[in-house]
Amino acid sequence: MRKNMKTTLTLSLLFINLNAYALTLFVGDTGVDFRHDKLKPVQGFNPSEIADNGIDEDRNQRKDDVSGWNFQDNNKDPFGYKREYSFTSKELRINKLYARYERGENLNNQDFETLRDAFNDAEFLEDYNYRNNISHGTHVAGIAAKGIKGLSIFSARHNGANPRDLFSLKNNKLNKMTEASIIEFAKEVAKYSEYRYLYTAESQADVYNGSYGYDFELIKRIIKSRFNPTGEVTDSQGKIFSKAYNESICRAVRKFKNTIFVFAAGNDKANNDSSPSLPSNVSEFCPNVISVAAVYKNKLANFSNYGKRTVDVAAPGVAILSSAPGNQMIYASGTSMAAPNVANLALRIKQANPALSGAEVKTIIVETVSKFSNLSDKIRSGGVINTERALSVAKESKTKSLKEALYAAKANFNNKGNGTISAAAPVMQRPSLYVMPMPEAL
Ligand SMILES: [Ca+2]
Ligand SMILES: [Ca+2]
Repeated sequence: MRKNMKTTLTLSLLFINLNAYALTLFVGDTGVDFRHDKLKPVQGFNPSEIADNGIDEDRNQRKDDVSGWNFQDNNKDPFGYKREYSFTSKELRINKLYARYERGENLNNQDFETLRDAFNDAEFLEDYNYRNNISHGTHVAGIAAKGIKGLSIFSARHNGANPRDLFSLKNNKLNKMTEASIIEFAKEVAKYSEYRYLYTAESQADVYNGSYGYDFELIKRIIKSRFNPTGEVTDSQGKIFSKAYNESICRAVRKFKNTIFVFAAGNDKANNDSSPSLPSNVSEFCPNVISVAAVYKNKLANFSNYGKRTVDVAAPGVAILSSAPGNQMIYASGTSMAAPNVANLALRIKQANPALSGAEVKTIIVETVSKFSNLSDKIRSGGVINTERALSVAKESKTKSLKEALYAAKANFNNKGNGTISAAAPVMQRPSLYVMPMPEAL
C-alpha cells in the first residue's frame, strides 16, 4: 500500500462526517478471517488497489493486496487456511471449561476429570493446538477491534510457520563467531523481518499489533545454528545479538512516526531484562514501540514475561473471549491477548486525537496506568492500562501540549489500585495450550 492510503481514506470519509477519522490497524499474525460477523464490518480495503484483477495498481510489488498480505504463502489471502479450522463441539466445551478454571471459578470433580482427560489425550491436544494457532490472528483482531467504530483492519500474515528459514540463513563471510560477526548476523536477521513492518508503516497505519516473538533460548539456538560453535552460545553473546537486532528494527520502524507498534512480552515467565524477548524488547530503544505483559484481575498472569526496564505496561490477558474462524467465539490466554487490548486503547487514543504521533500514544498509555504494588518491580510503568484516564488525556491534548495535558490529568487520578488482589490465583499447573504463537515465519 502506498503512502496515500490514509489520505484517500480520510478524503472519502469527509463526505460523510467531517470529524470522521479513518483508523487503521495491521495485525501481524497467523491470518485474520474477515468472514467472521464481528470482523466483517472492520475489514480494511486498500483504496489504491483494485481487487482480483492480477494488477498491482499501487505498485508496492504485491498484486491485489486489498486487505493485507499473506507473507507466508506470498499471496493476497489475509487468512490463508484450507484445512478444517472450526473448533469441534468438544473443543469448544473444553475451551469454555478451561476458561472457567483460569478465572478461578469453582469446578466440580467431573469438570476436572473432563479437563484432565482432554489434556492427557495427545490426539485431542494436537488438533486443539492446531486450531488455536490458526485462530490466533482472528482472535487478536477481535480483541483489538472491540467497540471501535470506523476502524479498518489489515492482515499481515506471517506467523505459524517453522523458523527453519532463519536457521538456514547463512552468509559465508561470517564463519567465526565473534562479537562483530554476531552483530552482523543480527542485522541480517532484522533485515529479513523489516519488510513486513515497512509494509505496515508505508500505509501510515495507526497501530501495528505483533502478538509473537522469539524467546531467549530460541535466539541462542539461532546463533548456534548459524556459527556452529563447539560450546554453547552464552547469555552475553545472546544479548549482543538481541541489542543489535533491536537497534536495527528500531531504525526501521521509528521513521514511521504515525504508527505505534505493540508487541507481546512473551509467555515464558521470563524476565525480559535479563533474557531478552524479540521483538518485544525493541520497546526499550524505540519511542513508538510498546511491550505488554498479561494480568488477570491486576495481578501478573502466571505465564507472563515481565521486565522492570523492558516491559512497558500490563493489560488483561487471561480467558479473553474473542472471535475465531468459522464465525465462532473462543477463550484464549496469553500476552498475545494482552497486546491487542493495548492496541485497542491506542486506536481509541488516535480516534480522540488523530494528530498524536505513535510515540505520544505510547507516552499517554504508559503515564496513565493504574499502579499496583505487585507490578512495581516487574513492569516499567508499574501498572495496568487505564482506558478512562488515557482517553481523558488524549482529549485534553487537543487543546494543550501533551505535557500539560498529562500534568493536569494526573492531579485528578485517584489511585484506586493499590495492589489488592480480588481473585485467587489458579492452583493447577497451567497446561501449555496457548503457546506463544510460533516465532515469526521468515
Ligand atoms: Ca499492490
Ligand atoms: Ca489489483
